[in-house]
Amino acid sequence: MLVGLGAAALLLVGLAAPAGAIDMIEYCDEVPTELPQPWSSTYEVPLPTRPGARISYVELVDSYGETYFGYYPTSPFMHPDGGVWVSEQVCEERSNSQVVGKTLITKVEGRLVGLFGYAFDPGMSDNVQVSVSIDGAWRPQYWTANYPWVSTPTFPAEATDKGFLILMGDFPVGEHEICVIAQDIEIPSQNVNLGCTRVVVK
Ligand SMILES: [Ca+2]
Repeated sequence: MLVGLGAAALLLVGLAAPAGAIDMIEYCDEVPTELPQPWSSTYEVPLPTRPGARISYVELVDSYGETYFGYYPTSPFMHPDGGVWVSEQVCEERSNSQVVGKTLITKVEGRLVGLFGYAFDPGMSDNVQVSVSIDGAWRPQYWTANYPWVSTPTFPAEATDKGFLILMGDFPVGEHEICVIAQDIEIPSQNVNLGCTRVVVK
């Protein structure tokens, strides 16, 4: 149980990571922990909550008012006999998963253009936001990928309620390239291109 801690905090680290590096995200106060019983002076570092995660920081306060902390701690914390642990903070680093998705159907009807597909951020329950670029120019409008869908072989199970339906009217006449761009939930600056389609509007 957490004692004396505020709301869960989310910190981003490694935003400027070089190409190919995995972005790590630090979550504090989300790791289930329990302070040791009063007669024990040993605080074991909790285990990470998921594969690939690691405990990045632990900070403890004992009843004498002393603070103990460690980055990437691997050994238990001890306080002097007679004291008890009164509060703790535990942070965990997790790697960011890229959005998974695909544009499945593109339809042109007169000057109406529709795109249907799915997008989800693995491990996240929130819905992904998608936007489009038209002929290379990004359009500042978002659609939420929360459209329900009966699972099919072309749809992963995680995506049954993560469909997107983009409808755009009054589309300019001519041939255009439309790309669907999905925004990562943890790191919104990490966009994933879900595919581009050429359409002819007559
Ligand atoms: Ca993500």
